[in-house]
Amino acid sequence: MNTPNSYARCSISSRHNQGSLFRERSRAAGTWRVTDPVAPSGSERRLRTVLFLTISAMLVPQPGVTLADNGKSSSSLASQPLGNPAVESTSREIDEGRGSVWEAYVGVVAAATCFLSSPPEPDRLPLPGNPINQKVRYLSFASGDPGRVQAIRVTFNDLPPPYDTWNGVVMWVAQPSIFCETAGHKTPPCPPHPPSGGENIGATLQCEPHFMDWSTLGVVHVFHEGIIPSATYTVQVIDSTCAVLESNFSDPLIMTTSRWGDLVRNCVTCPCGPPDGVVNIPTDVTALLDKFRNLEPPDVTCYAPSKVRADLDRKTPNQLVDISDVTFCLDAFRGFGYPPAAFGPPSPPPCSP
Ligand SMILES: [Ca+2]
Ligand SMILES: [Ca+2]
Repeated sequence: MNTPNSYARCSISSRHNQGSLFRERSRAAGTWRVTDPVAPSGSERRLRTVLFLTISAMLVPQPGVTLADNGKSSSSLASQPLGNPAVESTSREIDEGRGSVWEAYVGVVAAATCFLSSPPEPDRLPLPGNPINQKVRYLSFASGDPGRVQAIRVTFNDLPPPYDTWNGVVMWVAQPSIFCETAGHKTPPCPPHPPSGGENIGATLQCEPHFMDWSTLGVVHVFHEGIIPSATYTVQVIDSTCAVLESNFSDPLIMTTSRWGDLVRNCVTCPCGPPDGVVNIPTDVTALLDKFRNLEPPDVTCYAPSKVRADLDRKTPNQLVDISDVTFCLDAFRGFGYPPAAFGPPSPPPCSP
């Protein structure tokens, strides 16, 4: 076993057949111990409990390495591909008489050549000056280098109260999927919807990286409870060949969201202009109402703004534009701030180490 690479990011989790789940995370390879406080110990555990242990490491995604049980456990171990021949691991159970303790080693046996990723590109409007197509509740960007397997990290930089407790949280863009552009229609098959064609690519955020070739997707619209109005985020890409070192991430794309209820400047231009810091009835509320009604020229001057510009409601936006989105825009015009009382207080900051 070679000297472990101290820069690998690893995680270990386990559950037994009675539903308990425990999990540990770290930024370093090496030896770890985790304790399941619920699982019984010794012979009692062996009689009625089966434990499953999973180890994963950040250097992913080619199959090759499996979990090895070299301990004295009589439990079943789930043999799990680690995803990269550069990663190795062993594990064993230690019976300490109280609870169930697992010890695991995760190391890196070969240094990979790190491909430095290109930074994400923000979604822009086809208007003079190509302004950024800023949203209230979404971060929209294109990312990825052709043919590369990469993951996208979002850092919560500056969120206003009461979401300021989330500042510093780091999450990753999850598996993307298609959602429809028509206001009241979410899942495919999607009705045709000019001028965009009817389908969008969306993704939420999760605590672990999702590696894939993002370069073929075009713009991805990211939504989450933590993507809120008047906030700032950093988006960066890392290639699967790289250890999770700050120097291995792409240059940052700094993204901001518009103020609560601020969809557009106006819809005199087509498409409707970017948010202008003001919420008004003839502009923002009317644009949202037009989107809710799926209005098209010649009934209106421009196509209504896209769904991701208009989707304000729910606590995690729901990829639908209905009357509740219109109502929230009206509330924003009337001076009500974010979050609305209907959303309740923020969830605890996710992905805590
Ligand atoms: Ca506005
Ligand atoms: Ca909505």
